[in-house]
Amino acid sequence: MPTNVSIEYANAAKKYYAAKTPLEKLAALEEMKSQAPGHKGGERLRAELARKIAQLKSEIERQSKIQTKKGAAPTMAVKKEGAGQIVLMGLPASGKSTLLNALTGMKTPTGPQGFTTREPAMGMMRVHNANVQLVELPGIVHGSSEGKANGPQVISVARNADALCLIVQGRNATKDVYMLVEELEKSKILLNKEKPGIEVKQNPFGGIHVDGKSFLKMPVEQLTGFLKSAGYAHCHFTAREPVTMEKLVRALDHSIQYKKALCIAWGAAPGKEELEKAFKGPVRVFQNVKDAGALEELREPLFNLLGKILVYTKKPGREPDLEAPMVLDTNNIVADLAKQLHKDLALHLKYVRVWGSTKFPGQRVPKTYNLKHKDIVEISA
Ligand SMILES: Nc1nc2c(ncn2[C@@H]2O[C@H](COP(=O)(O)OP(=O)(O)OP(=O)(O)O)[C@@H](O)[C@H]2O)c(=O)[nH]1
Ligand SMILES: [Mg+2]
Repeated sequence: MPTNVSIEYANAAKKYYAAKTPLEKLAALEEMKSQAPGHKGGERLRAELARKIAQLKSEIERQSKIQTKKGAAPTMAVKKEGAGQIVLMGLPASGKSTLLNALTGMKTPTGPQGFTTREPAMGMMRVHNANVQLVELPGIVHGSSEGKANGPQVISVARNADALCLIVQGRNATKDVYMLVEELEKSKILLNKEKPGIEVKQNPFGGIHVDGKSFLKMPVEQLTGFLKSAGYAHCHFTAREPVTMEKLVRALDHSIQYKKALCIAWGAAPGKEELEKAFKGPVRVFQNVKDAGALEELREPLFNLLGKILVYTKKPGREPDLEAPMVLDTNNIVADLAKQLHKDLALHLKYVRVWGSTKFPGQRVPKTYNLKHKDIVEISA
């Protein structure tokens, strides 16, 4: 490294050497370019960076062609049933089957040696009389994302699931959490992270148009340089939140899946705080995964991962039907519920009354009323 470069340049160079994907490398190189000394002495360095960027650009193009030809990895696909599908994932012999059996009443074989479960095993978990599908995946090991232990097929089930539940146990639980999260990240599955509020729309011509410049945490030239090299020479770029290079790289990588996840630790595992730091998400700690009674409290948080609510309906003058809850999205309103009951019902609503989230039991609400988990709704048409 030349001696007369800035700290910013040195930091960008560090990112370059730590980068794992071509897009991450490209982001770091663009940052290095924008931080490279502008004087004559920096000429060679700038030329070298431009050469590396061009090389990487053709590498990215080549890879995207191979990717389209190759298609997705073969899958163990599990058909979804019920209100949503949650996969149970962990190392071999981490207690996945024991947990599955406790929450679903299944009798999946358990064993001390690991890899007792070799194919996805599933069951239905009842939550307030709704069904949530739990799918145990065969054990994940260090290197699964690169092919070990049938990893790509196993992980492809997680890609398709609605949410994830990681299970770790014992004194090495923290290390295991890091390993599992890393294997998932390498397989482009990110846990409990929001999709960046960044949009890049390809255009046939017209160069790069940038909306939301005030959100950029980098010079605009660095952004446009990166977009050009990443294959977006003509595009409309819109930012709705602060844009760092890290977020930009994620936003352009359309193969990344964002999933909600819960981590369960048991058996002499380290404290909740340490595990939460490693997992960067919610953790529940249990003494023993074989204590089925204690595991009861997992039903609600597991259901909450799905971003759904349950609503019970009732006919005027009758008791609510608590046996068969309706499954709605968290932001759904009364009109959405009506549509689910019958396609024309939303048009012919006379009045709607709600017990639960309203100020008064049985309060009349408009069609636009935002329903909440476990509301009882009376619809009169
Ligand atoms: N000693 C003993 N331990 C058992 C037995 N069955 C399960 N275990 C332990 O109980 C824990 C949970 O076992 P499972 O629920 O089968 O774990 P799993 O994650 O489903 O394991 P795999 O499907 O094999 O990856 C593990 O720590 C096992 O070592 C058994 O019959 N004897
Ligand atoms: Mg098992």
